[in-house]
Amino acid sequence: GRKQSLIEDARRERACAPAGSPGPSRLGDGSVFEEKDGKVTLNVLFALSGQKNAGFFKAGKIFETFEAKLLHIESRPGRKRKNNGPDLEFFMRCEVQSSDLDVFLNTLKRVADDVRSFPEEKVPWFPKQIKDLDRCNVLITKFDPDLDHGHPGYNDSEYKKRRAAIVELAFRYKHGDPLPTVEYTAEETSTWQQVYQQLRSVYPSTACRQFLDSLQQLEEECGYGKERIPQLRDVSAFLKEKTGFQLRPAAGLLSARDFLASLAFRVFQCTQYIRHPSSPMHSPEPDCCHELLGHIPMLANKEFAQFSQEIGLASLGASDEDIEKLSTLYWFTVEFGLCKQNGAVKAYGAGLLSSYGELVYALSNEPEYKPFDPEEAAVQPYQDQTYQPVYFVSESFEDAKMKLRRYSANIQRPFAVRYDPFTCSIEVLDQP
Ligand code: HBI
Ligand code: NLE
Ligand code: FE
Repeated sequence: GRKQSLIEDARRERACAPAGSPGPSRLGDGSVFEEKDGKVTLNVLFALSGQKNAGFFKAGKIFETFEAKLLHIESRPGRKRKNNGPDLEFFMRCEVQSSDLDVFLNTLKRVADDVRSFPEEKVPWFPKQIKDLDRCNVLITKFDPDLDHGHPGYNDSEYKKRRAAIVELAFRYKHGDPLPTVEYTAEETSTWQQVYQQLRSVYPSTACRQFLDSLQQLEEECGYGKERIPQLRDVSAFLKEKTGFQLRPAAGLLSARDFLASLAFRVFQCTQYIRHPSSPMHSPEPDCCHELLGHIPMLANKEFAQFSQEIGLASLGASDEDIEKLSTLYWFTVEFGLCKQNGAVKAYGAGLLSSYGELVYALSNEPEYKPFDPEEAAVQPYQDQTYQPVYFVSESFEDAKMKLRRYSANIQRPFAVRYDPFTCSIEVLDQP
């Protein structure tokens, strides 16, 4: 009777369905299913209510009719409880003929409620707990003094040996360990001294107000000054009190994905070695001068800390394309951003605030300025060997903050994330 006709309908519809065109299959709701050898893999979620006792077997029959290859089944009590008994929800992953996709789902809708389907998503792994950051250490070897012929330390074996020893501390570090301290040599301290003095003299006229406020606190409360290189351990304790940010040692330039992911936990990854003494005024790669002078003062600002974390949260599980855009946007704001304050252009980007050479250049009339627009900045090609030819200037610090937040919040993912500060972990919502 009823059952038989349902299955017959399904067979008939299957037979009559037009042959699938090659390429991705698109459903009415716009979702796109990648086709491979005439088949698509999809995730189906549906509910069966208590009264439709036979629902499960009917649904199974539909899978059989369409020769769906089952890859995964899960069931759980439904969220909506109806008068006629509790729902069961099913989550299935299966492979069907791509030409059958529409008919298959429509047939399923006749026996099940809330049928939802989505393409098989390959969500990149991301850290869920703060200790997972131990796995976020993919290094980009671009500026390695052992490999990069242009590195000022390429022919300096003493420098390379020293740097390798400091990097080793980061490799060995695990979440929860005390932050390693480094006994800096007289030569390293002298490099820091030059960097500090030169920059400090131009900050009042070049740095944004938020930076200057924080730097003053760091000098008063955290031992910042030209005499010695601050230790990550002290700086981390300071930041933790100001904005909840904490530091962990990084072995070098990290992949954008790993670097951004740590921001979601209010963790900032810091290099501990210092630039080569032959080029104190600019280094294309991060070093302790860049972290301590460029980034730390900004991270001690509550608003800046907040949107840094938001950029981090937006990056979790994002596609490679979105990571690329987000990191380019990060580059033109957090690293090289300019903003207007009291009618003058000031620097808030860390890459500027740690390089005397580029800071002075960026605020001269040499480079090109563009008004800050996140969509445009996210795709602007950039320069990571020397000074930037182009900078984005925002109307105010608040304006940059607002636009960055809006951009990151708009990145589309098939799930949502929330940070739980009590457990320092990420809650993933709506993931099938
Ligand atoms: N890695 N250690 C470290 N420090 C950074 O400042 C840094 C990084 N990797 C990537 C990066 N910054 C950004 O330029 C963006 O690509 C995210
Ligand atoms: N150019 C910066 C400096 O010299 O401190 C570092 C930039 C790191 C992205
Ligand atoms: Fe940086």
